[in-house]
Amino acid sequence: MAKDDTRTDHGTGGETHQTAGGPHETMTTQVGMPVSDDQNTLKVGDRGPHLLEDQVFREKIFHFDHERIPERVVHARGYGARGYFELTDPLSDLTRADLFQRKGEKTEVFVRFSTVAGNKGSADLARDVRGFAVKFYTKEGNWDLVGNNIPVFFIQDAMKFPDLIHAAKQEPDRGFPQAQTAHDNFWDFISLMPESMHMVMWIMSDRTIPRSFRFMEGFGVHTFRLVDGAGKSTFVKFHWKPKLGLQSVLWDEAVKINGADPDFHRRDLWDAIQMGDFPEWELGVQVFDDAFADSFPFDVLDATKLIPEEDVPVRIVGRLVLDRVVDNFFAETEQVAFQTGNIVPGIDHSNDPLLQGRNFSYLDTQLKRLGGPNFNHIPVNAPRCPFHHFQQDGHMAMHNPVGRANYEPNSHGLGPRENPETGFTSYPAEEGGAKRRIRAESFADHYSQARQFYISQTAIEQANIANALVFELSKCEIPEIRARVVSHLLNIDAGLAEEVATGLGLTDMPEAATPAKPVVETEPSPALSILAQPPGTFEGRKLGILVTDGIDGKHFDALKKAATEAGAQVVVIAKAVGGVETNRGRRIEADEKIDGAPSVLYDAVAVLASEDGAAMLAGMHPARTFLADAFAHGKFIALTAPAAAAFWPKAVPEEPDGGVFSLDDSGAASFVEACAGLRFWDRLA
Ligand code: HDD
Repeated sequence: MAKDDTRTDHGTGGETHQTAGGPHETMTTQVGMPVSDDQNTLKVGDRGPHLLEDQVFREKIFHFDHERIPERVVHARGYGARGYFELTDPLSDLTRADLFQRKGEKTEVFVRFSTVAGNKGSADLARDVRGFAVKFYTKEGNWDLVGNNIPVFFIQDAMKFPDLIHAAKQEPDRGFPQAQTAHDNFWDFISLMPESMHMVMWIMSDRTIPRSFRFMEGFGVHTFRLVDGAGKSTFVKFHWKPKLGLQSVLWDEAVKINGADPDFHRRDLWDAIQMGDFPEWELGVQVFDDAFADSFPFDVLDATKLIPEEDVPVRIVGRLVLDRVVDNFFAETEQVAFQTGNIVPGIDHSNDPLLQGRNFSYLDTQLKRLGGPNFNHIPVNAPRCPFHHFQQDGHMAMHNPVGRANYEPNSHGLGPRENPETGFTSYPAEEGGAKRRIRAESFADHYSQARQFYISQTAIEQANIANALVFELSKCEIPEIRARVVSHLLNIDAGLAEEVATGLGLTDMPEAATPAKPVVETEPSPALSILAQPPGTFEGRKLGILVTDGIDGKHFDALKKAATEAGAQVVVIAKAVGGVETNRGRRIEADEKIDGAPSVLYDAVAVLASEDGAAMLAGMHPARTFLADAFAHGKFIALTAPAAAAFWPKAVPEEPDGGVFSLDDSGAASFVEACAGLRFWDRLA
């Protein structure tokens, strides 16, 4: 806690010592009274009524009754981690922001990833946008970059945010569906809001079913300003690029992962950090000036538009490393309070009407969620730099000023004063015009970038978009809504509209919706495709090895070594979690029992079976599904000869293809090398 000369902030009344305690410590009440019996309430007689005076019981139950705080109205399900941002290329030419000045300097961060629509207990693999919120504890205050894994948004003006979220969440009369947009209300709203069409292309793409948080990009979305020491402003868009590359799951995998492990994403982040395999992203900036903004065919203040990386390259300036899990989920992940309004000298807002609205919403929502105006006293929200102000009192005030003067100016010579030289100053943009509720004409093109996104995808990705649209719209019961969506797709790509119409069994193709502005033909942007930029590494991925008794331990060792050397994690699966015995009597421990470890949880799989083992697996439904799904999902597969001969034909109707490897003595290396391709795409084409 920072002090200045005259005023001290501390927990009024002195130090407190609350720890979880150990078995050698006596349990106490909240106020420190030792507890003699934590098993039984205080009663009259052996079987008599309880006594109201039982403060030990009442305090315990009272506290339990109040354990929950309101979940976030959006982004309720999330997972946080701690780490640092390291500057690799100073931006001192463009901004006075302290964290961007000195190469190699590290700034502490807290990051929370989230899904948007689902409740706190929903499953991780919902088809949804992922939140990517970063709190930088800089030397000049906290900067919160509250972004998503998609660079654009559904709506242009914050006025429509409650409508969007109402439409996306459970329908209000029935309270379902949970964590999905595949329902009438969502598509009704979307089909009446052409401005959402660009975002619709993104949410129906594989971006919304990421393999894990570690394999997705992040974006600040809005155009912000960087402001240098002389007050010069440059526009900026922020990008996070995952070190391990981009990767998504298939929809069929997502559905099955949700059942097998609804915590798939949070477990992945937790495991990676615990194993020392620290998740990492590069921070990139797209910077541009007013002249570019004026010449760009779309409005840079419109959050439904992006600036293609081919037009303004992304300059990498630093890296984000997550190297610590939280100590307590509630204290940190639940109580962390992000605010777009938290910016620091050298960074400023733009007039993006979505951003302007967000700046009100985040402060307001924290008051509701965290219960009072002192939520910045909670350690995860408190700045790491000194802070001094005259704000006082309120619910749960943890740091209370000491000293006579609590106002400014004062003639006691007490307290902090503002500093016009070093303090935050807003960029003095000239503004003027009539006061009106209006949407700028420059925001009127709703289809051109939606089309650009679509034509930038590979054929497989385009097919996935069409399938996702057909899936979601097939869940809409009102035929007019389905047709209205198709009427917009006609403005994006006629082939896509046709495919979706066929998938829906639409008998008559609707008229195309009338665009407010004609669609502008743009060049494809490869940076928008996941598959056009393959990671080329198996690092950070998981290999699931299904083993049986009687296998040759050499095959197992060679495979494990090759995978581990490639930076992958090996998970051993067997009929029983106790493991198996090799043909030489060696024990191989299993991590998972086959029923609890379907192949959707792994990036590639291998089946190491002896002759007896292969016959046994052939008779086990979960083992057959393990292999059949791995094949259907385009995974690379490695098999011992008995597994190929006796197990494969019982599990997979097709013949093995080029993505299936034999685990003879040299097979492990070529199999693991192939795994860097992540999937055998020919099988899925
Ligand atoms: Fe928001 C949470 C991202 C538009 C109002 N938002 C929230 C979180 C993320 C985003 C990542 C979770 C933060 C956390 O982990 O605690 N939101 C975005 C992005 C947007 C966006 C990238 C568009 C570019 N949001 C947006 C608008 C409004 C809000 C237009 C309201 C006018 N968002 C909220 C909120 C939340 C929130 C209600 C819920 C919980 C919270 O803030 O702390 O205030």
